[in-house]
Amino acid sequence: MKKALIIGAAGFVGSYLIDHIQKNCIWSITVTKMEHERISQTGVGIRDLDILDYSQVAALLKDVRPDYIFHLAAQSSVELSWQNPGMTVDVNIKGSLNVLNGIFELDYKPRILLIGSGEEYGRVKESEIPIIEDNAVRPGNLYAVTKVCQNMIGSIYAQAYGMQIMMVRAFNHIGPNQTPQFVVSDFCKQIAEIENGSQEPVVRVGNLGARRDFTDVRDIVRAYVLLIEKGVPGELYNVGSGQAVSIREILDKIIQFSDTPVSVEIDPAKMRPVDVHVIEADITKLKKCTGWFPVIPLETTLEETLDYWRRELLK
Ligand code: A2R
Repeated sequence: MKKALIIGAAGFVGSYLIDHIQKNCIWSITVTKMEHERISQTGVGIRDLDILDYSQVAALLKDVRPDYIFHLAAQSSVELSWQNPGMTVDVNIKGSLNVLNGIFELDYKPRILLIGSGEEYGRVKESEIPIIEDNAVRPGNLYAVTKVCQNMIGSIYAQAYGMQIMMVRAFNHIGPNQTPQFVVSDFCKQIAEIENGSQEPVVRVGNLGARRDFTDVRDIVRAYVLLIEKGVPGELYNVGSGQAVSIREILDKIIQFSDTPVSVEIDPAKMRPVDVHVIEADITKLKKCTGWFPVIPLETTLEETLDYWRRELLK
């Protein structure tokens, strides 16, 4: 039986990845979390791990000896990367390097998926849409810089040491259980709060003109599992829907799922210092390699995320 290790499994993506593997793969699963975090799923081995502590990383890898490693642990918020650049650099670059160095020390070569971001492409020109993997990267924020760096290190390690590392640039992923620091979750939470009377009927928004490529997190984790089995070491794959949608369209769709009248107000605090107008993935390479394509409609994800917040606010 193959052994999968998910590093940083207590976050948004981790719980969905655990569910997907449990339902679809005959693998044993070990997951890691930070000491302060909780993982409620059963049937998995749960270990505490701070990826900034190399000795912990090396010991865990030697003990678990995984065949497949999904490296999800990250400081994943663009907003927080402006507020705490040092921590973002530490976790996303030094932490990833610790993981790769620990794997390098093993006496066999597991397959590894490094998760980067569509944000890496940054200031994309209109003529470059949809974006292929070979496009120039012009990151527009510190989070994106750290993910470019992580993926470059992955590529170098794959080339130099023959490690079986696949790199991903994941575009915006959304779904129930995402923290409200991400736009879709933020809007759904606000609408649910307006519905239950705890917020005045005004949705506060940032840049509505930006266009992003949104995919349901359950489609995303399905792509990750396919890539860890079928991806070519040293290669980088976009994972997204291949379809950019404006933040305004997203907001309008969410508002339509509610009977409560709302108005929309720009909140300067929600405008990011540098924003990129349009990000849309070309997913041809991923499709060719794995046969994957997204199946969950955007409307379904938005409605389920709104319902999630309605339930959360009842607690
Ligand atoms: O920051 P926390 O306490 O929420 O913990 C996050 C964890 N993490 C760490 N794990 C081990 N050692 C560290 N030094 C460390 N610092 C942070 O990684 C969190 O539990 C997990 C990442 O989960 P999320 O922030 O919810 O990200 P998500 O949406 O699951 O994305 C997974 C990957 C990341 O590489 C993103 O950059 C990419 O997909 O889009």
